[in-house]
Amino acid sequence: MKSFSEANSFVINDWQTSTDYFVEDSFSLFNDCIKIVSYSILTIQETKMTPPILYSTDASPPCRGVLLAVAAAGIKLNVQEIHLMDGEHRKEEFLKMNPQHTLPTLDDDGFHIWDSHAIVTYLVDKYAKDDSMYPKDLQKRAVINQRLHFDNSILFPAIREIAAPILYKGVTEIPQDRIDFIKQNFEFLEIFLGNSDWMAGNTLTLADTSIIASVTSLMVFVPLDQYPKLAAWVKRCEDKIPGYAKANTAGVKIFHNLFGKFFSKA
Ligand SMILES: N[C@@H](CCC(=O)N[C@@H](CS)C(=O)NCC(=O)O)C(=O)O
Repeated sequence: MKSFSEANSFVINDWQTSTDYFVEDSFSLFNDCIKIVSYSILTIQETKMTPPILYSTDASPPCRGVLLAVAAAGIKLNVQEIHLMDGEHRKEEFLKMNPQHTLPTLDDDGFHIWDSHAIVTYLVDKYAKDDSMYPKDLQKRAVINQRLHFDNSILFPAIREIAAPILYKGVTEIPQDRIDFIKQNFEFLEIFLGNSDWMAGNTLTLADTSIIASVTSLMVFVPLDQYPKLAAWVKRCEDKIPGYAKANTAGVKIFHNLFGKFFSKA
């Protein structure tokens, strides 16, 4: 074709003939084919992309917080169970990913991040089909962040400070001030809920998926009879969060089996 067009202005002559139209059509068809083939290759590559790996253990409230968030947001993860009691989280390979040796830990194609709250915000920003679980609107996001920090700095430590001495130090009694601390913070959650259905307003967000994992664990120590809004919200989460049972129920059961005998009626 190149030598034809170098010799003449058109394909076979210096003037345009029907051959030029045929050749032009074939070229445009050829270009379309190339586009379709490259699009298909890209699509195949995208669907073949391996999902991020979540190192997790079911009994852990923060791990369940991630499982609930990804279930609700429709994000696929490859979940790998790590056995804390066997020390798998302290092995060299794991410490290379997360020197703090905590679960959950995420590996997204070699990018490593830990802390459940950092993980869920990253995953939803990167992979969710829309921003409903973690809106881009700055004020909505700020309220969700406040709830996530509350979960991280208040609710999770409330669990850890009771659970760790029982698991690792053979403690058999829960100090009353730890129970009072849970009650005081259940009161705050009642206030956060106010007249809303969800923890950060009228739609389900990451505030709910993280906090529900902690509250359903803390309920082992303090019942919800005195907290009607919180109790109704727990029921709402169970009924309305997509994939709730798989992501939370089994883990809560393990947690209850470990700590249920310390349940407080006080
Ligand atoms: N704030 C962290 C807490 C993570 C955490 O302490 N996880 C516990 C399990 S529930 C853990 O990995 N403990 C083992 C260790 O610290 O070595 C989060 O939200 O991910």
